[in-house]
Amino acid sequence: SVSAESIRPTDNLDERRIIEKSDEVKKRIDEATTLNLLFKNLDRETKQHVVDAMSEKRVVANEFIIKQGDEGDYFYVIEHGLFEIFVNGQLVLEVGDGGSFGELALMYNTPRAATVRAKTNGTLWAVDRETFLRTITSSVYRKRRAYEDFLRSVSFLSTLDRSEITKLADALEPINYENGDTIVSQGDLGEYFYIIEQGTVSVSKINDMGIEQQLPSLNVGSYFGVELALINDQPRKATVVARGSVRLAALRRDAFVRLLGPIMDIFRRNAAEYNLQQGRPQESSDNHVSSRI
Ligand code: 1OR
Repeated sequence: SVSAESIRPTDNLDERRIIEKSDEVKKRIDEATTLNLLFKNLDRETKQHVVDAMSEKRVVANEFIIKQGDEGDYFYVIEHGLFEIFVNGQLVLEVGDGGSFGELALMYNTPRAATVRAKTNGTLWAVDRETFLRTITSSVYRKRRAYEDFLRSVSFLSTLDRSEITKLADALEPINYENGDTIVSQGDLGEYFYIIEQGTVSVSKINDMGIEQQLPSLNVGSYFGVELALINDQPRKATVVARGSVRLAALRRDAFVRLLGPIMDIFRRNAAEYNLQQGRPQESSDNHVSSRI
């Protein structure tokens, strides 16, 4: 159900879509979007544009929201409810409150990559294609430019083609750490995979005998945190601490599976031999991962 829809011109003569909302509704949307990656990089004003344009969509259990192969029209943020995502008829993911879906077809101008069905009744906030392109996509673009060159220099990513690198750049989240900060702790469950963009991290591990072992440190272009994707919910196998200031590019588990699934063999092969692995920039491409641990 869409309430009080109106289209008003903006100051700069752009057609800007504005659907009036009460403060209470804006607060609900704010809560639903605070943790969402696509909203993280938006400045206040841009986020306001997106929120203004959102229309509420109530759905009932078993309703289809998106059909794979269709043209993209809306991007959806989940206020509440559970949604099942199917690729070629196979259930691949379930998303809930604060999650979102439907960005791929809009961002890459491709057919819908998956089918999305409501598992429960729920409430969605829909962002139309035009608003999405004008706001979220342009902010994604800035981040993309910031990451692409770096990713192309990372050896373990060397088999990815241009469009795969672009999608990876879009999904990465920058995170900074100061000297001494613990990034991952052995035994914890993690949601992120990391690539080191700047700086050095030290790696240590408590072995089966209960003795702490120092492993070689990792630097720019190395990765860690692959446990989360190789086996579901496998705990961190080592502790990683920042040495000096460190900048990481983090990838959430679901994006990791979607984007690095095709090169999972590289991780698997190396994890069989080592607990952590690293690749380095500017290496020959037939050796994707250097094996210094
Ligand atoms: P869209 O516009 O293509 C379907 O419409 C949406 O489903 C898509 O954007 C994503 O937002 C969402 N593969 C493709 N689409 C996915 C996936 C996915 N997960 C969520 N969506 N995979 C699941 C990754 C865990 C890859 C399966 C091989």
